[in-house]
Formats: sequence, structure tokens, C-alpha cells
Amino acid sequence: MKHVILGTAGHIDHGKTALVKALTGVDTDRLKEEKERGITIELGFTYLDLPSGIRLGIVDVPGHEKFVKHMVAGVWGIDLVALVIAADEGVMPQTKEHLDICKLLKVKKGLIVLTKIDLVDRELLELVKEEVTDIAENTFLKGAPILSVSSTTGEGFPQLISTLDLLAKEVEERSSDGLFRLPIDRVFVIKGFGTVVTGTMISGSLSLGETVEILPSGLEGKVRNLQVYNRPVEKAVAGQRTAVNLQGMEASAIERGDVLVRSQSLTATQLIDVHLDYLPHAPRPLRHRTKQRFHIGTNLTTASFFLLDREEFAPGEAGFVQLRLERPVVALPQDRFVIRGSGAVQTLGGGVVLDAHPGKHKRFFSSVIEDLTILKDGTGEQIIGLHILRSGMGGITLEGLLNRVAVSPHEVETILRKMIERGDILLVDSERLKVIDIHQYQRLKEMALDQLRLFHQRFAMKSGLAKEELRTKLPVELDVKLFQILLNELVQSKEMVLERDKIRLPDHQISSVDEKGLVKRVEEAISKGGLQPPSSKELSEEWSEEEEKVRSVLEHLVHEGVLIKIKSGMYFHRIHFENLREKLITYLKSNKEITTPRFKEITGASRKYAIPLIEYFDQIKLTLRLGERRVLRTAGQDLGSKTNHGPQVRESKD
Ligand SMILES: Nc1nc2c(ncn2[C@@H]2O[C@H](COP(=O)(O)OP(=O)(O)OP(=O)(O)O)[C@@H](O)[C@H]2O)c(=O)[nH]1
Ligand SMILES: [Mg+2]
Repeated sequence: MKHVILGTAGHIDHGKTALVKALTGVDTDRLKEEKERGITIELGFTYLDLPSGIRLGIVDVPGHEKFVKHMVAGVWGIDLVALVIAADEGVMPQTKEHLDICKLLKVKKGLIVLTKIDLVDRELLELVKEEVTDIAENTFLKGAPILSVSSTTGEGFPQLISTLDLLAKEVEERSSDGLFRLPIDRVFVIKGFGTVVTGTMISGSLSLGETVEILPSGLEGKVRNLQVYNRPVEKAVAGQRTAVNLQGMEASAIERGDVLVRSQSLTATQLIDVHLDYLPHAPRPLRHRTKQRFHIGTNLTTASFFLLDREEFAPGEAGFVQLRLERPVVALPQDRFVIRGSGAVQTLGGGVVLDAHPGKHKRFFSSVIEDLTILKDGTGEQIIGLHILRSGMGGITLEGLLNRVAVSPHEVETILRKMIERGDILLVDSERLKVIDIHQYQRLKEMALDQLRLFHQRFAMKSGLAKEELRTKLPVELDVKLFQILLNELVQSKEMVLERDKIRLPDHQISSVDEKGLVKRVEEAISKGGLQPPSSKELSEEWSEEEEKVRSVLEHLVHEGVLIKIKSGMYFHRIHFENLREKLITYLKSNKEITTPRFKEITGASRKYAIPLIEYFDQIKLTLRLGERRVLRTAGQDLGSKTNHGPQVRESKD
């Protein structure tokens, strides 16, 4: 069954609620205060089954100027509007304001209903018709049907119903292939069931049992029951008036203006880029940084206007604005909004959301304006391309894109596949459909090569850079999968060489950078020092070399297994070290234990060397310290093995 939603609009007391009652038999004014004052305050909801079988959901709105905020919430997301005008009063202020609002919200279709015709003669009726034709000029209601009815006598209703049927048939059915969103217009508690929220489902679909989230609060819960027009259903789809019974959510934590979404599918925002139409009859120009009321969905907050392409909006002008919102809202591109004055409350303008998650912009910046022009007028592919480009070297997933474009998931996927095939973008992760702009990817490759070049320059004596270290040197937190793709490609194209887990440039050879023969000289100097070798500082001073360079040679020799690093800055030649080790083992085998002074005697070295050495033997678990003495820890094992201390030699950053 096709679902279409009709909203009423029009000045106070012009007979909107009476019209709905005459059509459906339902009095949507239920509140005590509404009954007492004879006016509508809150939105009213009911439905009508049309002759063609279409179910017409009806949202009845208040006409009172104080409740325009409810009216905006009610008509956001409707398919058709019935602009109601009492024949005995004609066009009044809220007739025009409601029409403005419908225009700004881009309501596509509707009809004009002249009510109370039982109170006027033919002549007056004709005059009102002329007046109505005038205000419909230049709006979506130009040429729309004008019906004359009396809700008291029932005159004109058969024609009204057949006209509604005709219009409803022309309404394009909404696709339910989109992100589920339900802007909440009512919250209440039903005894025995708990919290219920209602709203017009503007996109997507929702099924029983699904986990949902309230935005902006982030409260999560489950769908326990679902109703569409008072009937329980398993699944509700876009275009339906929907009531959702929520499990695990307190009604007091939810309010009108919140949005029900599928868990983790959308994020709220406080900064949005929009294209604004400032109404021709706005009373004064709109200045930079002024604050106005901002209506989106069923939500109302205050926005500060950051004008991007002009000093001010004169009435009738249109342009780009970045809005800073007082409270977070849920917004998607192509969503419509209305702004109303914050002092004298009247509708000033409205427009369309272009970017719901932008960065802060500078004013009068040509690239910002160019991008916003694409977001406003571009094709789906151009818009998606722009968002991918903007995601930079981090890339963006399908889910990320769905938060930024007003294109269905299916369409986004089709466009992405096309772009991948053409080579405009690169697929990073097929599971999440994560992509990166191809130029960004090329830049990333250049950066990786630059980093490696820089590393070789700084640490000429290091054979290469650890893979993981290269990843952290790149400018963004790189996706592991993307890094793997990048590395594979660079290795395959022979721009980099991967040896074990180290990467180097193909022309990087340690020998080629050692023009001064430092490697040999360092080895000789350390060897000559025996068990009292010179430090990197001493060597660098003696040779007038940069200490960094001497250190990198020392580290290189450790890596090659020529030297043993005992502690930071202290290196021994392997031959002397092994000699000492043999002596120590022999001594301990015959004496069982050794004291520090005795060990010092064996080494013939000063405390400066002897202490780090014996501690090193503890550390590699050759000896065990018992107070002032040390014993062999590995008694009974093959102590002659020379491989014992390999793993303890860690490459450190010093
Ligand atoms: N004679 C006559 N009276 C009508 C007709 N339609 C509505 N009325 C009366 O006009 C008054 C206002 O009607 P409502 O339907 O409450 O008007 P409304 O547009 O819903 O008003 P708000 O919701 O407050 O903006 C009521 O007293 C109705 O009985 C009609 O066709 N003929
Ligand atoms: Mg009413």
C-alpha cells in the first residue's frame, strides 16, 4: 500500500482542524487547553483511506503565530500540503508565513482549500479566489487545484476527496533504501509498554528488534513494538507515520526534536554548511555573526550565522553560510531548514544543508565557495568525489560517505565501483568499502619515500627502517590495510626493498656511505680498548666526528654482531667479551661463587666497566646475584655456548 502524508497549513481559526474532522471523523484537537481555547496547539495526527487505496497520513498543524515552531516540525517531511483559507477572511499573515515555510522546505505539491463557504456569497468567494491565485504565483502552488468547501454543511467534500486522491497518486513513492531517520514529534508512556516515540519516517526502514539510538543524546535501546496508523507491523518504511515502542529508554530522557536512528549509523553535528535563501520581505538585512532560530526536522535551536561569501544578506539574496548551532542536531545534505527571527519572531528564510560535518571555514575563500557550489549543484559523482578528496590521506568508508551525501547506499556503491574501475580512487578495504583519492595515495607514496630517504640520511649506518616505524612517520593515522597496499606496491615496483621487517631504499648500502672508513676505525678502537673501551663521545671528540654518526656506526656493528652493547654508550668487542665470559664461567665452576672485587680483578678494568659488565651477566641470566656474591645461574647447562646473550642485545634509540 502506498503511503502519502498530507499536512495542513493556514491562518488561525480558518478551519484546518474542522476540515480534517470532516474528512476523517477524528477530532485531532485532544488537549484540554485546545478544547477550552478552541485553537490547535500541538500537532494532530490521523489518516484517510483514499478511493484508490492510498493511505493518506494527515498532520494537522496549529495556525496561531505563537506555535509556528510546531507547524514547521509538522510539515517537515510531508508530501502534500492543504493550504486552508477561510472564505470569510481571505489571506491573512499566517497564510503567507505558512506558504513561505512550505516553499522553503520544498514541499513539492499541494492544493488550496477555501473553507467556510457557507458563510459567504458567490461574489466574495470569487474575490478570495483571486487573492489566493495572487499569493500562489511564484510558488509551488501556482496552478494548484483550488477547492471550495464547508465543513459544516459538507459541501465540496466529494471533489476534495477525489482531488486528494489524484494528487496522492502523483506523489513519488519514497525509497526505503536509505539511512533510517525518524525525527521525533511526540514522546509518551503507555502503561505496561513503556516509552513510545512517534514521527514521520523520512527515510529508510525499521524492523522489530532492531537496536536504535536517540540523537544527539546517544541513548540506545531496542524496538519492542512498531505501529503504523495504530496497527502493529513488523517493519515500517519511509513515508509512514510511525510509532515506536522502545525498550530500555526512559521517556524523560527523550524530547521532541531528537531523532531516532539505527545504532551507530549517524552522528549529530553543531557545525553545518548551508545555502540560504533570505526572503524578499525579510524586514532587515541579515548580518554576519547574528543569531537566529534554526528549525530542522522537528528540532529547534539557535544558530550563529557565519556568512561565507558576503558581508550581509539583503532581503531576497541567496548565498553560502556556515552555521554554528547552540545544540547538536541531526542533519544530512539536502535536508531543508527554516530560520526565524530571534527577537520579533517571523520567518526570515531557509534553505538546504550542503555539508553536515564540515571543518571551520575562512570567509571569502574561493576554494571553499567552489566546493560548496559543487555540493549544491554537482552530480552525485562529483559530490562523492569531493568528499573522498577531502577525506585526504585517511580515506573514507561507505558509512562515512552515507553521513555526508544525500545519495542512497546502493547508488553510492555503484558510483564508487565506477570510480575505482576508472582509477580515480583506490579501494583500501573491500569489507567496509573504504576508499582513498588516487592523488592523495600518490602523495602518500611520495611521503613514504621521503621519510625513508630522510631516515637513511640521519642514520646512515642503519640498514633500514622498521615497517611499523615508517607507518607512524606518515602524516595521518594510516589504516593498516592501506599501509600494506602502499608497501607492497613500493616493494613490487622496486622503489623500496623489504628485508625481514626492515625497509630500505634500493641504493642504500652501508658501505657506500662510509667513505671515511669509520666502520673499520670504530671496530679497531673498541677492540684496542679491550675491557676498557672508549665511549662514542670520546671517539667523536678524538676524531672530530658527529657523535650521532659514531653512534650509528656502533649500532651498526652491534647489529652485525661485532660488538656487544652492555648499556647505553658502552660497547665491547665480541672477542674480549667472550674471553671474559669464559674466564668467569671457569672461575665459577671451580669456586662456586664470586664477589664484585674478585670479578673486578679478573677483568683488570675499573669499576666504571666492571660493574656494568657483571650486571650485564646478571641480566643475560648467566649469573645470579645473592647479596654481595654471584653464582652461576645456569649450572648443569652447556655453558660453553656462545649464543646465550644474543637476544638481550636490544637496539635502543640512544
Ligand atoms: N460555518 C463554518 N464554520 C467553520 C467551518 N470550518 C470551521 N469552522 C469553525 O471555525 C472555527 C475554527 O475552526 P478550526 O478548525 O478549529 O480552525 P483551525 O484552522 O484548526 O484553527 P487553529 O488550529 O487554531 O489554527 C471553529 O469554530 C469551527 O467550527 C466551516 O466550513 N463553516
Ligand atoms: Mg486547528
